[in-house]
Amino acid sequence: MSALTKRLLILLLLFQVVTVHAQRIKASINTNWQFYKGDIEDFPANNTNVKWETISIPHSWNTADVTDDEKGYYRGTCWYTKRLSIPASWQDKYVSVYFEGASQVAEVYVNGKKAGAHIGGYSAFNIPVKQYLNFAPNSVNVIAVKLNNKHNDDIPPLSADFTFFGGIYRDVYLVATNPVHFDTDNNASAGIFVTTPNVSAAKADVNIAGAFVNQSTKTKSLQVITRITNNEGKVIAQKQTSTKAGAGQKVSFTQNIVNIMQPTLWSPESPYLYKINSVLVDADTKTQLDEVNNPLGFRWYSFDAQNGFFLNGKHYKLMGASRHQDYKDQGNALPDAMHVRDVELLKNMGANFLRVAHYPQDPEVLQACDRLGLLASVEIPIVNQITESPAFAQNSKNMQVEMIRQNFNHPSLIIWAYMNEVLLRLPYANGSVERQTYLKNVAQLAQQLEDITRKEDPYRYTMIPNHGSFELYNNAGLTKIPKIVGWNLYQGWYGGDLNGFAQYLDRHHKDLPDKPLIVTEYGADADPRVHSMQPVRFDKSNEYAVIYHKAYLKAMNERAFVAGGAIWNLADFNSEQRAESMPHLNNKGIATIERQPKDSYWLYKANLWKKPFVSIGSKRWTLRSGIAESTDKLQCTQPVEMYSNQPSVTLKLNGKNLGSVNTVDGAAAFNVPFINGENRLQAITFVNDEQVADEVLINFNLVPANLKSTALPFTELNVSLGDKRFIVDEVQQQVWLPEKAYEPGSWGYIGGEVFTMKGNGRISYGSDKNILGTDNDPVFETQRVGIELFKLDVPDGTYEVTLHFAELLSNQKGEELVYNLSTTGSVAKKDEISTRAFDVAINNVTVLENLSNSNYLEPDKAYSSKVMVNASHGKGIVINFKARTGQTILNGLQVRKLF
Ligand code: GCB
Ligand code: CA
Repeated sequence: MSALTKRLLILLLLFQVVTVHAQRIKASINTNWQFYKGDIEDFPANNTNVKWETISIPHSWNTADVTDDEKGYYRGTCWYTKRLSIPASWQDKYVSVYFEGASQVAEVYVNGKKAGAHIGGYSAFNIPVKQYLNFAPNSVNVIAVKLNNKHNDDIPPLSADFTFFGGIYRDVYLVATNPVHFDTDNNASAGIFVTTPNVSAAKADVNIAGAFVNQSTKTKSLQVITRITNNEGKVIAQKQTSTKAGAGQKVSFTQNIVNIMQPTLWSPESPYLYKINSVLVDADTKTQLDEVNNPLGFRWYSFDAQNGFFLNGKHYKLMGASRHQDYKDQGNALPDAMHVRDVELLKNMGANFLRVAHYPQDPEVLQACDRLGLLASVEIPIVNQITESPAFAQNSKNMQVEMIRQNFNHPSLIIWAYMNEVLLRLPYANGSVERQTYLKNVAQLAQQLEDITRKEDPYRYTMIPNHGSFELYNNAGLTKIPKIVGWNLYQGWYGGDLNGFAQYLDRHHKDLPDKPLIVTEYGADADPRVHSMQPVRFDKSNEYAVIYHKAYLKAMNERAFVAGGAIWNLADFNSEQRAESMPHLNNKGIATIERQPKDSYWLYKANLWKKPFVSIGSKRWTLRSGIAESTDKLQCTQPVEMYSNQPSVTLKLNGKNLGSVNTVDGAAAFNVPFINGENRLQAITFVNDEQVADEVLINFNLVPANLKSTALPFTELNVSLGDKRFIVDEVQQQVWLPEKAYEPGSWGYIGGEVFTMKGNGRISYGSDKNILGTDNDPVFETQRVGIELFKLDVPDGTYEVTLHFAELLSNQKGEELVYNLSTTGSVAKKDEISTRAFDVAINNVTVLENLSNSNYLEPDKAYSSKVMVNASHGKGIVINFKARTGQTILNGLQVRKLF
């Protein structure tokens, strides 16, 4: 037995005599709360008449009102109550209630008395409650939380492109400890702060700083014992400190454990975790009083303005995404597993970076990053603007301190950030004194937050993510203050073109040669239903998003000085005030709001994933449609891209080999001759003779080239007018085809032009308004204006024809979009009010008369009308639009053969 092992054994024996007594208890109390949506005056006197609803936490009161067609959502006060079961034995304990997060101002009452309060919707808080509890047998203990998510000028965030859900939306715990315990009241942190001041492959030092509290009535002789265990639970180092603490005293301690030889390093490929086990022991009785565990990872890292990011001496390009904490129909009220699932989704794409934006998230997120190997940044929710008030500054600083202390011990975390695009919403006129003062105040607050951060944590990096307005941020001094500058860039989306991105990066490198740079955001909306074979900026097609991401990825890869990039965003997320094709959502996710990967996700995986991989592009687009090439060629050729990290991909269609194509930057483009009905696509790559493959079954609805074709009888047609896109409706199993001009034998419009928004700085596809009364906004947002005829040369028979309209001109001023990052700036202009009135006749019968905004054609509302039509004498269907005043319109058309 070596001397060391012997020593360890003796120590272990020694520790076994320590009786485990009075262990810390931390158990969630999420279930069976009472909730009331509204304020209750003079609570608790007046709470018996209140109509409580039984709910469980995580909970939000905005899960439904954020997606309806009514503007806004409830931002006010609500109440929660819960009966606590407090064991009599807790009479001698310290007791608190720990909230992981509640949005956004909470007042906590226990048995009717105010026990504490907290400001800010995105950090944890701990409320000591002992003094308010009843311990008499059979006594009732009730906790009540008055919570509000009202706009408050003094609380960040003031405005942002995401929904400010209210609710107790993260876990709540009841905590009980021995009166002598590690500090539980330091900003809801672990009370113990672990740093690794020196790490190399050869050896590492660990510093543990913390405090404990003696809330007993006697002076205590105590030992703080820290053990470092490896991932097999083996103790590899330990330290013991003896101190005394008087009654009521809080005592700080630090311990240095030096020369841990050949530590196993933490990295994305191998996220090896050690554990710091901290135990507080009563030296006299040898009783263990408290125990806290924290993760420990050994790694060192640096950012370099020329060469980017290095971890453990090795170069890494940080590539990943930002993430919001919401989900479809659940608001922010997500169970832990859903947070973990998101981090896994990112990791499984091959990413090594997560920007936790725009606020600290559930503790599960960074825990998962530690475990799975993703490097991370986290930031407080100052977004778009500040309020020049002492209270705003104070709340911001408190949030920064809470964030740092609560997340301090995560080895995955390398950057503390603050202030996202803080100069996006500038108050006061350009050039005014007030504007100058405002800019100074922003810089001053930034400097204060920076100073706090460096004092709290001298080891990590700091960052401010700016929007793409170089001079603005540079002149305001915001590029000097943090260690890293983040840029959120959208060239080729909100404005400009894709080349503008690389130019911007080069400008940073030229003008700020000493400042490390991360592209903290970049992204393009992709409505999961929208596809295009002629993708253009802002058309919301999945195909344009892929073009955008390819360009950005390439530009970042070509520039060593770019330390990394974070896609905006991992998944589509709630943003109540957004209109456009999926109202109330931001569609820049590389996955849908249900976390289904979009094409861009597979593109990234092809570029980042290390093991052999292939994915068929558009594989969510399993319901396709198109027009047959000719009467005798019953197929329709459409492009499909394959994503793979292998040199080439072979594609088969229904077993037939379509050939092999070399991949370029992870993508291989094919033209696929789809047939009517089932199309089985198989993408194959060979890795050392072994196949790696992907497969998808596509159902193709082939529309005959000649509608009278007998080889392929006409069944149905759905057309989006003023539109070049395909829009898939999975629920109704319908595909809307792009419009086309009429050709004899076939179908199409005659006359008119595509609707475009006038006087808008950014190119919008059709209208950007939320069309009410439908979820099929993309169809209603596009329109053919001045249409004269729509003809279909269908065979004789009985048809159902549905005409879809929406008046896209309204005198309502479009909302100034808080998220509009167009550098040209675009203040939405009032539309001219439409005075159109027109008739629609089908096969010479007027079916819609004098259609105008004084009857069915109300602005921004979907209006559809279905009629039965008889086609006879080989004349097909002729729809005639005749203006009385103004111009005719048509947004969508559906024709179905009945018999
Ligand atoms: C940004 C913001 C982010 C928005 C995003 C967008 O720059 O930081 O909060 O969601 O742009 O999609 O416009
Ligand atoms: Ca949680």
